Amino acid sequence: MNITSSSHMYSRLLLTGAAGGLGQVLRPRLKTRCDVLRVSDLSNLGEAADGEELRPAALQDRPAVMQLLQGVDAVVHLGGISTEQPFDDIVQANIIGAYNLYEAARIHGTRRIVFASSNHVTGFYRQDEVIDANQPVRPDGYYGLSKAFGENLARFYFDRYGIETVALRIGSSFPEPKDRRMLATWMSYDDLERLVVASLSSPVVGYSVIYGMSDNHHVWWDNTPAKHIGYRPQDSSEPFRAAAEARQPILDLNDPAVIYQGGGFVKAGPF
Ligand code: NAI
Ligand code: 15L
Repeated sequence: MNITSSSHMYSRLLLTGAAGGLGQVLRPRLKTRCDVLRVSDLSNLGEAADGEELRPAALQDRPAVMQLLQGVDAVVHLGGISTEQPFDDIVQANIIGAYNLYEAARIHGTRRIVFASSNHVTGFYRQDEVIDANQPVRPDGYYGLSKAFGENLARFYFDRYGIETVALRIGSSFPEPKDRRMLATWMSYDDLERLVVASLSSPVVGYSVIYGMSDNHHVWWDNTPAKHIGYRPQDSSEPFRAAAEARQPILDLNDPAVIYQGGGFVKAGPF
């Protein structure tokens, strides 16, 4: 990690989904950006480090989420279901959970939320198209629909109550691209941190949407409308190209997972 450190941006920052894949990556990194990092999840959060507060909570539990936001200046909201699942499960975590979070933020005067949306909000665009965040959503499943709801909810809470949100349409943030699709969608963990820090620290964001990807050679998303966020990716999927192509030497051009940006999500289910 090689990021210029700045003085603390927020007094108390809440990280939801702190026990998940990206939560575990961001937890120690965000601690350097605030006085107190409050971490929350359904799953085991381990021990509190210096300057951390542990607050286990289910996002669909409204009173618990109301308490969770007390005294919080800003939120990095990663919590929720992160793959295609039955609608009834997704509703609880991603739709009711997102409503509970924004409503609690309104009541407690939280200033800004960085919302982990997903590329699956636009997963039914084709891999031979380049889109930007001003184009209509085309969710590729119940998960993508729930993230589209989260984005609309965030826009409403900005228009109506002035709570700022940066919605991150994250591509694929893993240690390395797992397949050829991810050569376009991949975002390194260091770039993820850069994106989240830029979203927290950019002076005026209103309601903004930005795709979360590294500086990859072949891309489907144009982040020009989000230049004001000041995100400058420094990594690329290119060093992983040979390995990804060796793992997947043939692409079936009739496979919906190859035709559409959402990859395998476009054909997940029905459950
Ligand atoms: P993850 O599934 O590893 O972590 C999500 C966390 O949320 C888990 O620790 C889980 O226990 C928690 N959670 C689930 N339901 C909950 C509930 N009802 N109440 C409280 N906590 C709950 O996912 P990951 O990969 O860390 O992703 C983090 C966020 O970023 C998710 O919102 C995901 O949709 C989004 N995202 C991630 C991408 C990636 O490449 N990793 C790509 C696009 C979006
Ligand atoms: C997502 O939204 C998922 O949370 C993640 O697990 C990946 O599958 C990613 O999208 C992707 O599109 O690769």
